[in-house]
Amino acid sequence: MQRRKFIKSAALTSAGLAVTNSLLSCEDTSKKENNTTPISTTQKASLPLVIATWYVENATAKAMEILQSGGTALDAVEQGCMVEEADIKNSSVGKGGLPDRDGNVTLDACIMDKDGNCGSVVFLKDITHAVSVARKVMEDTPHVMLAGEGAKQFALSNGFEAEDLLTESSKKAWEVWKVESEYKPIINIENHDTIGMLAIDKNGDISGACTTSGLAYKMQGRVGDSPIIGSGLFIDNEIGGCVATGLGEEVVKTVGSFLVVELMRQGKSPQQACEEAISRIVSKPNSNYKDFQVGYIAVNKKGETGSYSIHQWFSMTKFQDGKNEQIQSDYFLKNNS
Ligand code: SD4
Repeated sequence: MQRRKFIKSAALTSAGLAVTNSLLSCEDTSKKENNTTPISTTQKASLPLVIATWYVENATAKAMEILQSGGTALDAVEQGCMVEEADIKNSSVGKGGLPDRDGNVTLDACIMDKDGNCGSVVFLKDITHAVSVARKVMEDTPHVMLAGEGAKQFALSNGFEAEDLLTESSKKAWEVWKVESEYKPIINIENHDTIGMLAIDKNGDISGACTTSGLAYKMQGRVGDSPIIGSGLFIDNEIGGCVATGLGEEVVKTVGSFLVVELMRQGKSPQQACEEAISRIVSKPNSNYKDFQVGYIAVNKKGETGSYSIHQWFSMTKFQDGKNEQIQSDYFLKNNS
């Protein structure tokens, strides 16, 4: 019965994924959002620096600690993302992430380094630090991506421990969801969500990582943009990097992060490139962009940064020059409602 309701509901939406009220009403969920620094176009670029999607000051602080002590951007983004993966209060990353519609917490993550090496895991169960498994895939296998049971076995054989990622509170939320079983994946839960992180170390080298439990109450087996190199994340050490958050299907369809980096290669600033990539999504014929969120953050080789989203209330955390601050993103609907 629930299954039928779910399928019917999914079929009623054009992308098969409907917006939630929480997407559009998330503005009152965090007081922190009101005290943010508005985005600026003239940015002093000094290194090292780290940026991340949403308000994740503990994660960026960890990454900066590594960068300041001479660590690589790769170590910084991995360890920064691990902070959110371990935080059971973050319901869209790692342990405590909301499950799929059948109650399974399944994680997607990827990582990319200055040399263009990359690793990724999809549909990973029972392992909190998906980003570290992705790094192992990159460094210790000839492959880029491992999925499902194979990814889990690879993690276990490399010393990762299996644990139940469904916490009391995510289980409770899932049980509440099951009453209606409406297929309305929740994006932008509170003011943190999928974490994507980009860092430039003291040598000027760039790396990035992205980790998520994906859309809440997704179909079992669904994989979003976050572990897809070029969609959820892309790094080109000569140019810059980008990570995405939001409705992964829309990011994948436009190969969003690769697009942003290529636009920067053509001379656009990170801000302009993020805006152009959002414009590719919203200007598609029959796009129902009012019903979903997508946000990008980007950095170029000079250390200039940008961020842009479709809806309001997207932000990035930026740690540079001793300041670890939340920067409210500009957004498409501000001038196009
Ligand atoms: C996904 N992009 O699985 C992820 C979800 C996300 O903010 O970013 N939510 O589609």
